[in-house]
Amino acid sequence: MKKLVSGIKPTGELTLGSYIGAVKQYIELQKEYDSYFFVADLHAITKYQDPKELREKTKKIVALYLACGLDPKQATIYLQSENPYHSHLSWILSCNTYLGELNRMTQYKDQKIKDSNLSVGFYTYPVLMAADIVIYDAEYVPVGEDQVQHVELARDIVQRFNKRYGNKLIMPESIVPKIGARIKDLQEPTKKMSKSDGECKGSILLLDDEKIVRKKVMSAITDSDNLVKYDVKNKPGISNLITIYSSLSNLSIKEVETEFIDKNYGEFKTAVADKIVEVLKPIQDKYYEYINSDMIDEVLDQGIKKVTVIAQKKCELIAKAVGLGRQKC
Ligand code: ATP
Ligand code: LTN
Repeated sequence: MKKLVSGIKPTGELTLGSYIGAVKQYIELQKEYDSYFFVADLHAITKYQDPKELREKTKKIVALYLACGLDPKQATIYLQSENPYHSHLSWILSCNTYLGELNRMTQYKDQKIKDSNLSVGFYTYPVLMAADIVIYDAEYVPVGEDQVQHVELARDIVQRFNKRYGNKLIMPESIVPKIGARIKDLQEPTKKMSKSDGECKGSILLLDDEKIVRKKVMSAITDSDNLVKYDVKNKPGISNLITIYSSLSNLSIKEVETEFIDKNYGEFKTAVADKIVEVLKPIQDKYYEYINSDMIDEVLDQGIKKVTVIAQKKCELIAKAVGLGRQKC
Protein backbone atom coordinates (compact mmCIF):
# COMPACT_ATOMS: atom_id res chain seq x y z
CA MET A 1 0.00 0.00 0.00
CA LYS A 2 1.37 3.42 -0.96
CA LYS A 3 2.07 5.84 1.85
CA LEU A 4 1.07 9.43 2.33
CA VAL A 5 1.88 12.02 4.97
CA SER A 6 0.48 15.41 5.84
CA GLY A 7 0.33 17.77 8.79
CA ILE A 8 -1.29 20.96 10.02
CA LYS A 9 0.20 23.54 12.36
CA PRO A 10 -1.71 24.19 15.60
CA THR A 11 -1.45 27.95 15.21
CA GLY A 12 -5.17 28.60 15.53
CA GLU A 13 -8.55 27.12 14.80
CA LEU A 14 -8.80 25.38 11.45
CA THR A 15 -10.31 27.44 8.68
CA LEU A 16 -12.55 26.46 5.82
CA GLY A 17 -9.42 27.01 3.69
CA SER A 18 -7.45 24.25 5.47
CA TYR A 19 -10.55 22.05 5.33
CA ILE A 20 -11.07 22.43 1.57
CA GLY A 21 -7.35 22.56 0.70
CA ALA A 22 -6.18 19.74 2.94
CA VAL A 23 -8.48 17.90 5.35
CA LYS A 24 -11.22 17.13 2.81
CA GLN A 25 -8.58 15.39 0.71
CA TYR A 26 -7.29 13.47 3.73
CA ILE A 27 -10.73 11.95 4.30
CA GLU A 28 -10.89 10.54 0.78
CA LEU A 29 -7.23 9.51 0.56
CA GLN A 30 -7.13 7.61 3.87
CA LYS A 31 -9.32 4.95 2.26
CA GLU A 32 -6.72 4.16 -0.39
CA TYR A 33 -3.35 4.91 1.20
CA ASP A 34 -1.39 3.99 4.29
CA SER A 35 -1.89 7.46 5.74
CA TYR A 36 0.02 9.40 8.40
CA PHE A 37 -1.56 12.63 9.65
CA PHE A 38 0.12 14.64 12.35
CA VAL A 39 -0.20 17.89 14.24
CA ALA A 40 2.84 19.96 13.26
CA ASP A 41 3.51 21.49 16.68
CA LEU A 42 7.25 21.82 16.03
CA HIS A 43 6.37 23.91 12.99
CA ALA A 44 3.98 26.03 15.07
CA ILE A 45 6.76 27.21 17.40
CA THR A 46 8.74 28.71 14.53
CA LYS A 47 6.74 31.76 15.66
CA TYR A 48 6.24 32.35 19.39
CA GLN A 49 3.21 30.56 20.83
CA ASP A 50 1.84 30.95 24.31
CA PRO A 51 2.65 27.50 25.82
CA LYS A 52 -0.77 26.94 27.40
CA GLU A 53 -2.60 28.05 24.27
CA LEU A 54 -0.38 25.92 22.05
CA ARG A 55 -1.31 22.81 24.02
CA GLU A 56 -5.01 23.68 23.75
CA LYS A 57 -4.76 24.38 20.03
CA THR A 58 -2.92 21.11 19.48
CA LYS A 59 -5.69 19.18 21.20
CA LYS A 60 -8.31 21.08 19.21
CA ILE A 61 -6.67 20.13 15.91
CA VAL A 62 -6.76 16.46 16.86
CA ALA A 63 -10.44 16.73 17.85
CA LEU A 64 -11.13 18.49 14.54
CA TYR A 65 -9.22 15.85 12.59
CA LEU A 66 -11.50 13.21 14.11
CA ALA A 67 -14.63 15.33 13.77
CA CYS A 68 -13.92 15.96 10.08
CA GLY A 69 -13.71 12.22 9.52
CA LEU A 70 -10.12 11.11 9.96
CA ASP A 71 -10.49 7.54 11.06
CA PRO A 72 -7.85 6.13 13.43
CA LYS A 73 -8.72 2.66 12.14
CA GLN A 74 -7.62 3.71 8.68
CA ALA A 75 -5.01 6.40 9.34
CA THR A 76 -2.24 6.96 11.88
CA ILE A 77 -2.67 10.20 13.84
CA TYR A 78 0.10 11.62 16.07
CA LEU A 79 1.91 14.66 17.41
CA GLN A 80 5.08 15.60 15.60
CA SER A 81 6.97 16.65 18.76
CA GLU A 82 6.39 13.29 20.41
CA ASN A 83 8.54 11.64 17.77
CA PRO A 84 12.11 12.93 18.24
CA TYR A 85 13.29 11.35 15.01
CA HIS A 86 11.69 14.08 12.87
CA SER A 87 14.11 16.66 14.32
CA HIS A 88 17.02 14.23 14.19
CA LEU A 89 16.50 13.58 10.49
CA SER A 90 15.88 17.27 9.87
CA TRP A 91 19.44 18.02 11.01
CA ILE A 92 20.92 15.48 8.61
CA LEU A 93 18.81 16.81 5.75
CA SER A 94 19.71 20.42 6.59
CA CYS A 95 23.34 19.46 6.01
CA ASN A 96 22.24 18.49 2.51
CA THR A 97 20.29 21.67 1.78
CA TYR A 98 21.74 24.90 0.39
CA LEU A 99 21.15 28.36 1.85
CA GLY A 100 20.16 29.51 -1.63
CA GLU A 101 17.32 26.98 -1.68
CA LEU A 102 15.86 28.24 1.59
CA ASN A 103 16.34 31.87 0.50
CA ARG A 104 14.07 31.15 -2.45
CA MET A 105 11.12 29.93 -0.37
CA THR A 106 8.21 32.32 -1.01
CA GLN A 107 6.82 32.04 2.51
CA TYR A 108 10.21 33.01 3.96
CA LYS A 109 10.60 35.90 1.52
CA ASP A 110 7.11 37.23 2.41
CA GLN A 111 7.64 36.94 6.16
CA LYS A 112 11.14 38.43 6.07
CA ILE A 113 9.64 41.72 4.91
CA LYS A 114 6.90 41.71 7.57
CA ASP A 115 8.88 40.43 10.55
CA SER A 116 12.39 41.65 11.36
CA ASN A 117 12.76 39.04 14.13
CA LEU A 118 12.13 35.85 12.20
CA SER A 119 13.54 32.79 13.94
CA VAL A 120 16.16 30.47 12.47
CA GLY A 121 13.53 27.76 12.89
CA PHE A 122 11.17 29.60 10.57
CA TYR A 123 13.94 29.83 7.99
CA THR A 124 14.81 26.14 8.12
CA TYR A 125 11.31 24.77 8.62
CA PRO A 126 10.96 23.52 5.02
CA VAL A 127 13.80 21.10 5.86
CA LEU A 128 11.89 19.80 8.87
CA MET A 129 8.91 19.40 6.56
CA ALA A 130 11.08 17.32 4.20
CA ALA A 131 12.06 15.14 7.17
CA ASP A 132 8.38 14.77 8.20
CA ILE A 133 7.73 13.33 4.76
CA VAL A 134 10.72 11.13 3.95
CA ILE A 135 10.91 9.59 7.42
CA TYR A 136 7.84 7.47 6.56
CA ASP A 137 8.83 6.76 2.93
CA ALA A 138 5.77 8.72 1.84
CA GLU A 139 5.10 8.91 -1.87
CA TYR A 140 2.29 11.42 -1.62
CA VAL A 141 1.73 14.63 0.33
CA PRO A 142 -1.77 16.18 0.19
CA VAL A 143 -1.43 19.95 0.67
CA GLY A 144 -2.87 23.29 -0.38
CA GLU A 145 -1.13 25.33 -3.05
CA ASP A 146 1.00 27.35 -0.62
CA GLN A 147 2.87 24.22 0.44
CA VAL A 148 3.72 22.90 -3.01
CA GLN A 149 7.01 24.80 -3.11
CA HIS A 150 8.05 23.10 0.12
CA VAL A 151 7.29 19.67 -1.29
CA GLU A 152 9.34 20.62 -4.36
CA LEU A 153 12.23 21.47 -2.04
CA ALA A 154 11.81 18.07 -0.36
CA ARG A 155 12.11 16.49 -3.81
CA ASP A 156 15.35 18.38 -4.49
CA ILE A 157 16.78 17.30 -1.13
CA VAL A 158 15.82 13.67 -1.81
CA GLN A 159 17.47 13.76 -5.21
CA ARG A 160 20.70 15.21 -3.78
CA PHE A 161 20.75 12.87 -0.82
CA ASN A 162 20.17 9.80 -2.98
CA LYS A 163 22.95 10.84 -5.33
CA ARG A 164 25.38 11.32 -2.46
CA TYR A 165 24.49 8.34 -0.31
CA GLY A 166 22.74 5.80 -2.55
CA ASN A 167 19.01 5.50 -3.03
CA LYS A 168 17.84 5.72 0.56
CA LEU A 169 14.92 8.14 0.32
CA ILE A 170 11.59 7.84 -1.50
CA MET A 171 10.70 10.70 -3.86
CA PRO A 172 7.51 12.42 -2.62
CA GLU A 173 4.89 14.14 -4.74
CA SER A 174 2.28 16.68 -3.70
CA ILE A 175 -1.44 16.08 -4.19
CA VAL A 176 -3.29 19.36 -4.60
CA PRO A 177 -7.09 19.53 -4.89
CA LYS A 178 -8.34 20.42 -8.38
CA ILE A 179 -10.79 22.88 -6.86
CA GLY A 180 -9.94 24.89 -3.74
CA ALA A 181 -6.14 24.65 -3.55
CA ARG A 182 -6.09 28.29 -2.40
CA ILE A 183 -9.24 29.54 -0.73
CA LYS A 184 -9.08 33.30 -0.36
CA ASP A 185 -9.89 35.63 2.49
CA LEU A 186 -13.51 36.82 2.28
CA GLN A 187 -12.52 40.43 2.99
CA GLU A 188 -9.32 40.48 0.88
CA PRO A 189 -9.97 37.95 -1.87
CA THR A 190 -6.47 38.15 -3.30
CA LYS A 191 -5.00 36.89 0.00
CA LYS A 192 -5.07 33.30 1.34
CA MET A 193 -7.73 32.55 3.97
CA SER A 194 -5.63 32.10 7.08
CA LYS A 195 -6.10 31.06 10.70
CA SER A 196 -3.22 32.97 12.24
CA ASP A 197 -3.65 36.27 10.51
CA GLY A 198 -5.40 39.04 12.44
CA GLU A 199 -9.04 39.09 13.47
CA CYS A 200 -10.31 36.33 11.17
CA LYS A 201 -13.09 38.55 9.75
CA GLY A 202 -12.38 37.14 6.32
CA SER A 203 -11.79 33.58 7.51
CA ILE A 204 -14.49 31.04 8.28
CA LEU A 205 -13.36 28.95 11.22
CA LEU A 206 -14.62 25.37 11.41
CA LEU A 207 -16.07 26.12 14.83
CA ASP A 208 -17.81 29.38 13.87
CA ASP A 209 -21.49 29.19 14.76
CA GLU A 210 -24.22 29.58 12.15
CA LYS A 211 -24.81 33.27 12.87
CA ILE A 212 -21.14 34.15 12.42
CA VAL A 213 -20.82 32.07 9.26
CA ARG A 214 -23.80 33.83 7.72
CA LYS A 215 -22.51 37.25 8.74
CA LYS A 216 -19.04 36.58 7.29
CA VAL A 217 -20.39 35.21 4.01
CA MET A 218 -23.02 37.91 3.52
CA SER A 219 -20.39 40.62 4.08
CA ALA A 220 -17.81 38.98 1.77
CA ILE A 221 -16.29 41.47 -0.65
CA THR A 222 -17.55 41.01 -4.22
CA ASP A 223 -18.02 43.37 -7.18
CA SER A 224 -20.95 45.30 -8.58
CA ASP A 225 -21.65 43.03 -11.60
CA ASN A 226 -24.28 40.91 -9.83
CA LEU A 227 -23.34 38.06 -12.19
CA VAL A 228 -22.32 34.70 -10.68
CA LYS A 229 -19.45 34.07 -13.05
CA TYR A 230 -15.99 32.59 -12.37
CA ASP A 231 -13.30 35.11 -13.30
CA VAL A 232 -10.46 35.18 -10.78
CA LYS A 233 -8.71 38.19 -12.29
CA ASN A 234 -11.68 40.54 -12.54
CA LYS A 235 -14.06 39.02 -9.97
CA PRO A 236 -11.83 37.49 -7.24
CA GLY A 237 -14.44 37.69 -4.47
CA ILE A 238 -17.28 35.99 -6.31
CA SER A 239 -14.86 33.46 -7.83
CA ASN A 240 -13.73 32.54 -4.33
CA LEU A 241 -17.34 31.97 -3.22
CA ILE A 242 -17.96 29.88 -6.34
CA THR A 243 -14.88 27.78 -5.49
CA ILE A 244 -16.10 27.25 -1.92
CA TYR A 245 -19.59 26.26 -3.07
CA SER A 246 -18.18 24.03 -5.81
CA SER A 247 -15.85 22.16 -3.44
CA LEU A 248 -18.42 21.71 -0.68
CA SER A 249 -21.16 20.54 -3.08
CA ASN A 250 -18.84 18.42 -5.23
CA LEU A 251 -20.00 20.32 -8.32
CA SER A 252 -17.82 21.67 -11.11
CA ILE A 253 -17.34 25.44 -11.45
CA LYS A 254 -19.46 25.31 -14.63
CA GLU A 255 -22.28 23.51 -12.81
CA VAL A 256 -22.27 26.18 -10.09
CA GLU A 257 -22.38 28.97 -12.69
CA THR A 258 -25.34 27.25 -14.38
CA GLU A 259 -27.18 26.71 -11.09
CA PHE A 260 -26.96 30.44 -10.27
CA ILE A 261 -27.19 31.87 -13.78
CA ASP A 262 -30.23 34.02 -13.03
CA LYS A 263 -29.62 34.61 -9.33
CA ASN A 264 -28.26 37.79 -7.75
CA TYR A 265 -25.34 37.98 -5.29
CA GLY A 266 -27.64 38.09 -2.26
CA GLU A 267 -29.29 34.82 -3.29
CA PHE A 268 -25.96 33.21 -4.15
CA LYS A 269 -24.34 34.27 -0.88
CA THR A 270 -27.30 32.83 1.05
CA ALA A 271 -26.83 29.51 -0.77
CA VAL A 272 -23.08 29.54 -0.01
CA ALA A 273 -23.76 30.24 3.68
CA ASP A 274 -26.41 27.46 3.77
CA LYS A 275 -23.92 25.02 2.26
CA ILE A 276 -21.14 25.94 4.71
CA VAL A 277 -23.51 25.61 7.69
CA GLU A 278 -24.70 22.23 6.37
CA VAL A 279 -21.09 20.96 6.14
CA LEU A 280 -19.91 22.44 9.45
CA LYS A 281 -22.86 21.38 11.63
CA PRO A 282 -21.98 17.63 11.88
CA ILE A 283 -18.27 18.47 12.25
CA GLN A 284 -19.05 20.79 15.17
CA ASP A 285 -21.38 18.27 16.83
CA LYS A 286 -18.65 15.61 16.72
CA TYR A 287 -15.97 18.08 17.81
CA TYR A 288 -17.86 18.91 21.03
CA GLU A 289 -18.36 15.22 21.65
CA TYR A 290 -14.61 14.44 21.27
CA ILE A 291 -12.85 17.46 22.72
CA ASN A 292 -13.24 16.40 26.34
CA SER A 293 -13.21 12.66 25.78
CA ASP A 294 -10.41 10.16 26.35
CA MET A 295 -10.47 9.39 22.65
CA ILE A 296 -7.90 12.07 21.79
CA ASP A 297 -5.21 10.61 24.07
CA GLU A 298 -6.04 7.07 23.05
CA VAL A 299 -5.65 7.91 19.36
CA LEU A 300 -2.41 9.83 19.91
CA ASP A 301 -0.92 7.11 22.14
CA GLN A 302 -1.66 4.50 19.54
CA GLY A 303 -0.30 6.72 16.74
CA ILE A 304 2.97 7.69 18.38
CA LYS A 305 3.74 4.09 19.33
CA LYS A 306 3.49 3.06 15.70
CA VAL A 307 5.36 5.95 14.09
CA THR A 308 8.28 5.99 16.51
CA VAL A 309 9.24 2.45 15.55
CA ILE A 310 9.06 3.25 11.82
CA ALA A 311 10.96 6.54 12.20
CA GLN A 312 13.71 5.05 14.35
CA LYS A 313 14.37 2.35 11.78
CA LYS A 314 14.52 4.88 8.95
CA CYS A 315 16.84 7.18 10.90
CA GLU A 316 19.20 4.32 11.68
CA LEU A 317 19.37 3.43 8.02
CA ILE A 318 20.08 7.01 7.04
CA ALA A 319 22.67 7.58 9.79
CA LYS A 320 24.48 4.46 8.62
CA ALA A 321 24.45 5.63 5.01
CA VAL A 322 25.88 9.00 6.01
CA GLY A 323 28.64 7.43 8.13
CA LEU A 324 27.39 8.51 11.54
CA GLY A 325 27.97 6.44 14.65
CA ARG A 326 30.14 3.42 15.24
CA GLN A 327 30.77 0.72 12.72
CA LYS A 328 28.95 -2.44 13.66
CA CYS A 329 30.04 -5.72 12.15
P1 ATP B 1 -2.08 29.74 8.64
O1 ATP B 1 -3.49 29.72 8.20
O2 ATP B 1 -1.88 29.91 10.09
O3 ATP B 1 -1.24 30.63 7.78
P2 ATP B 1 -1.09 27.60 7.17
O4 ATP B 1 -2.06 27.52 6.11
O5 ATP B 1 0.22 28.18 6.79
O6 ATP B 1 -1.60 28.31 8.45
P3 ATP B 1 -1.72 25.02 8.11
O7 ATP B 1 -2.95 25.42 8.79
O8 ATP B 1 -0.79 24.11 8.80
O9 ATP B 1 -0.80 26.20 7.71
O10 ATP B 1 -2.13 24.43 6.69
C1 ATP B 1 -2.71 23.19 6.68
C2 ATP B 1 -2.96 22.75 5.28
O11 ATP B 1 -4.06 23.47 4.77
C3 ATP B 1 -1.79 22.99 4.32
O12 ATP B 1 -1.73 21.89 3.45
C4 ATP B 1 -2.20 24.23 3.59
O13 ATP B 1 -1.67 24.28 2.29
C5 ATP B 1 -3.71 24.10 3.56
N1 ATP B 1 -4.35 25.41 3.55
C6 ATP B 1 -4.29 26.34 4.52
N2 ATP B 1 -4.99 27.44 4.19
C7 ATP B 1 -5.52 27.17 2.96
C8 ATP B 1 -6.35 27.92 2.07
N3 ATP B 1 -6.73 29.13 2.37
N4 ATP B 1 -6.71 27.33 0.91
C9 ATP B 1 -6.31 26.08 0.60
N5 ATP B 1 -5.53 25.33 1.39
C10 ATP B 1 -5.12 25.87 2.56
N1 LTN C 1 4.44 23.25 6.54
C1 LTN C 1 3.04 22.94 6.54
C2 LTN C 1 2.66 21.94 7.58
C3 LTN C 1 3.49 20.72 7.46
C4 LTN C 1 3.36 19.67 6.51
C5 LTN C 1 4.41 18.77 6.78
C6 LTN C 1 2.46 19.40 5.48
C7 LTN C 1 4.56 20.44 8.23
N2 LTN C 1 5.12 19.25 7.82
C8 LTN C 1 4.59 17.61 6.02
C9 LTN C 1 2.66 18.26 4.72
C10 LTN C 1 3.71 17.37 5.00
C11 LTN C 1 2.28 24.22 6.76
O1 LTN C 1 2.84 25.20 7.14
N3 LTN C 1 1.02 24.20 6.51
